[in-house]
Amino acid sequence: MKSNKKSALKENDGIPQPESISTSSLQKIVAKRKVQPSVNELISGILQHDKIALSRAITLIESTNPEHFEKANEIINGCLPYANQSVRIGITGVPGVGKSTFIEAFGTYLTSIGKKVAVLAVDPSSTISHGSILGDKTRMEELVKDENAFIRPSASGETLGGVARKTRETIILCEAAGFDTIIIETVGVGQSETAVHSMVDFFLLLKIAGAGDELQGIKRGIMEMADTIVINKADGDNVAKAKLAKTEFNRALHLFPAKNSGWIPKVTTCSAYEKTGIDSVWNIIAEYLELVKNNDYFNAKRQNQNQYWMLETINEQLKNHFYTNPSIASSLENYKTQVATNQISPFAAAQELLKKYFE
Ligand SMILES: Nc1nc2c(ncn2[C@@H]2O[C@H](COP(=O)(O)OP(=O)(O)OP(=O)(O)O)[C@@H](O)[C@H]2O)c(=O)[nH]1
Ligand SMILES: [Mg+2]
Repeated sequence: MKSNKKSALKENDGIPQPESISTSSLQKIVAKRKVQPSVNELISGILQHDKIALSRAITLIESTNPEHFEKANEIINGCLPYANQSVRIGITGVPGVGKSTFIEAFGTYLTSIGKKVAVLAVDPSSTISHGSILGDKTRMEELVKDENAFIRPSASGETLGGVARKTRETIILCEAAGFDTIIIETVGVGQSETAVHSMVDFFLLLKIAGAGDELQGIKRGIMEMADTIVINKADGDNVAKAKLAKTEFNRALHLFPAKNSGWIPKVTTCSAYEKTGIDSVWNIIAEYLELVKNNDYFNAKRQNQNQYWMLETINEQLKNHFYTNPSIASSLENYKTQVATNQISPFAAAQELLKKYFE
């Protein structure tokens, strides 16, 4: 055998720890990191309004590890009796309209009048962009530091249904942690508005004034969902244009059928940048709340939403269960090819796959 001395395989002895580091405290730190708080510890942390416990519990909700599902459900159940004391506000608008800047201005206004604000997002595309909210921390500089605010970027997931469910569960935890105003941002693309609309009490559409063609390119469905339209960037040269847009939107909103809530949607202008008109947005929401709490629409809507989300969750999980079934997964591609080339009808193929699944 050759001498070990020159071999590349020779391992030198490790460098000893300098004496300044106490090995016992090092071990304690390592041990602490490994210990995951128990479900009960997380629940009591949340109920004591501890943001770290809240964040950790949300991480469990967002986890795709099946071991975490049960824990997450236990936490949600533990928090549920303390949830529901809030107003949930959905905010949508196309990219660049000023959602982040608005939420910063609106959120800091709300904390200044004593509210506790949680900002969440539903953005299924965030799997790629890694979350829009914290991406622009600079736009929410003040709110991020605000002790009475909590900001959490969108959960990631393959389906909108999955992302939306996680956000809905997160709302419950935030409310149990003492947040009384929940803001849920969504990007103005795809079906995410509908998902957010079905989890909030009030839906706010953010717009900017254009060149007199306000109503163009705006999806009718979104207009119909809106409880208020806020025209942002009403500052500088834009003030007059924003006022004009306000008139035009007001006229357009009157053409829609009356809402079940009895509420007539309102249009207002603001500048998120200059922080003007922000209080009037809150006044509109307060007026809405007074109406729907008195006519009991508020409770009825939440009850409907709960039922809707139960059914949605069943749909989502049945679908997942079907598509992740190994026998389905292995034959699905083959069926897809056959359907595409007319070798089998889509209906017959679906029947065969379902039969395989139920076998
Ligand atoms: N003049 C003016 N500019 C504004 C106002 N609000 C936002 N902006 C600017 O508009 C741009 C877009 O603002 P954001 O807040 O990032 O818009 P967003 O809707 O969050 O955009 P996405 O995150 O890309 O969907 C930024 O350059 C802002 O500074 C406003 O009230 N007035
Ligand atoms: Mg943004």
